[in-house]
Amino acid sequence: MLETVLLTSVLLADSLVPDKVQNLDEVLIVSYEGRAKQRSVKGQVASIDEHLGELRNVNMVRRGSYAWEPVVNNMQTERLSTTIDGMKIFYACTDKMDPVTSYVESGNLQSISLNSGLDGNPQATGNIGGSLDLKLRKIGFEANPRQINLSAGHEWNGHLQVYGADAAFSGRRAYLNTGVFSRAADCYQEGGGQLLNYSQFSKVNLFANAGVRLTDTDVLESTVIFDRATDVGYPALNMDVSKAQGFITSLSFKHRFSKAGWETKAYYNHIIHIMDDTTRPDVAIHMDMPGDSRTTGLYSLLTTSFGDYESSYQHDIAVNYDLYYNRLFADMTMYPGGAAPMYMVTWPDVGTLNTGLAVTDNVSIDERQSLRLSGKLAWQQQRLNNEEGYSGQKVFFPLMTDSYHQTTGRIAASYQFSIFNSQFSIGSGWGSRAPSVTEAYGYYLNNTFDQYDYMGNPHLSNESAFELNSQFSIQNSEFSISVDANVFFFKDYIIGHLDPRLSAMTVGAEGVKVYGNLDHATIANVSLTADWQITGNLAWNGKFSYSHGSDDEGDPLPLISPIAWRSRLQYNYHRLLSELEVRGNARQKNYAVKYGETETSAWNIVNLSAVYQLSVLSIRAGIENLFDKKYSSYSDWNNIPQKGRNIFLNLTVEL
Ligand SMILES: [Cu+2]
Repeated sequence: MLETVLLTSVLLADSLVPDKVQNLDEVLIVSYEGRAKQRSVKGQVASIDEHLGELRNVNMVRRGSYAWEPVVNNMQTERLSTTIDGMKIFYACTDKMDPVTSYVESGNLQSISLNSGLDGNPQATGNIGGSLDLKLRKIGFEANPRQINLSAGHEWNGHLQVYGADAAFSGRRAYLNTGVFSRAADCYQEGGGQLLNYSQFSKVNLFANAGVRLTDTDVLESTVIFDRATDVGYPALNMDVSKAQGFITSLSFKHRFSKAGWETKAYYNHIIHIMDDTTRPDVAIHMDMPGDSRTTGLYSLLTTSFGDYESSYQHDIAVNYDLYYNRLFADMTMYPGGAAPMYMVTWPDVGTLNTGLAVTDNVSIDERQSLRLSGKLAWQQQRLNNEEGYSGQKVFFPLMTDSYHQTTGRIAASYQFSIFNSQFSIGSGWGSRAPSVTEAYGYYLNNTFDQYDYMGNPHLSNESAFELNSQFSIQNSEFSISVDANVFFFKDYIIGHLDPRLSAMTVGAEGVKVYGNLDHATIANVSLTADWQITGNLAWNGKFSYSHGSDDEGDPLPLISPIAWRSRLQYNYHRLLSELEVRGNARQKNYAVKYGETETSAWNIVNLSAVYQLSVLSIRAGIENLFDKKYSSYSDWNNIPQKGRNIFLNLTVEL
């Protein structure tokens, strides 16, 4: 909770959105002028993926050492909303090689905020599992006039090299943040010393964020991010990426009324994704598989609060209107040796126009009780603009048309009560999502997880879920403990079903699955976290979680975390902070045989790290996977092994 406070004080300078309205379940500070504790032991040099993995409800699906896919409450991208400063961005890879989070760098961000479950941030649409908003770094007006950060990092396993430089300038009328980052690695060694082929990557990121104060009450702000990854290997897949490029831009106008704030932002982003299998040996049929995603959008957010100053009664209200248009296209050309090339459209240039209205009310009833209500109604239309793709799919679905529309919504309520040293909250929500482009219109997309080719189904119903959640925490000066639980009851859960009448297109595929709705499914999560300040210098933090997922026949859903734990002992002495961490998973007993999942064994690893602050220089060093254990977690795609022993050294200078 402390971190939420820190974030507010950073953003108050230029944000018109009261932080209270956002009801952040968790905020991870990536940077805060060097003063906030950064939860990742690697500091700013850590990748976004490593930062995300620190959040309580988040796991990462790994297909290589780059561009991991965040999973919230055991739900993947389709059931989440990921936005960057409220902007919608859609990935351009039919194989999910490029989650939205891969197009930004740690150095671009102020923080990452997570809203768990159906109570999403105002711009979130279709979030059932949760919504992530990546908040860009903004120094704001009248802050530190000049600030320069330089960072360099090296990891011995895989020779990862990270270099970054960013500068911030702030005045009464204008501010600017700008920076450049690069990150590159060779293939890494798994535990035991074996090299994992195709685990290399390199990327470059440039960004600028600027604001101009037009009048005392009007502010204009703009963002530009250019991110390009090249030569990215995906050891868990059959193909690599020669180029994944993101161009993200926005212009926003903020006006402050006497008792309200109003922000309107227009944005555009373009993602280009080029897959490549030419570096792989023994490829039976070479394939070219490019993807392209363009999104234009806007949102307009009005926030206000009113109440009774005598008592603590207060309403914090946010009303958000948003609109976006996304075009998604992917195709595939196969080159069977000697024969003529074969061409297929895999995403038929789908244009999605989506518009929604969200309302949030945070009610402080008195000093002990608060109530939070949120809801959103969204409408979307989709058109299949590519004739070849449309007619290809129509062969399988003769009744389909080239245009569809869906209405989705969500509503959530929660009540918090605090007494003495304890806090209690209980909440409930309902929400629905439209099928993703892959689920509705994907054409022969090979899934290496279960070795099936997947066909989209344009006749899918919207998926919906009813959520219940509760939290209880108790703390005194030395000890705190918190229990979190949530359960999602799904209706029309979308997942692939085997269609024995169809035969696979991809060499080596087992068959074809078509997306369909399960009558019902359930996902439940419980976690327990504890903090103990043992002495003035010594602290302990522990976390334990259990999850459950089952389909309509009581069989396990895929990619549900087994029992997981983490224990950290921290010793703080003058300018040195050192940490011993043990983390692990139990054996994945309830793996989804039915959905092609294989069992994952139990594992434990030990990490050591230390941070030393020497005036403007921070030195971070550590050893990950100290005992060079060979292991993979349940969310490592095709059980690709994790990194073996790894020594890192990161230097950051803040001037
Ligand atoms: Cu791809």
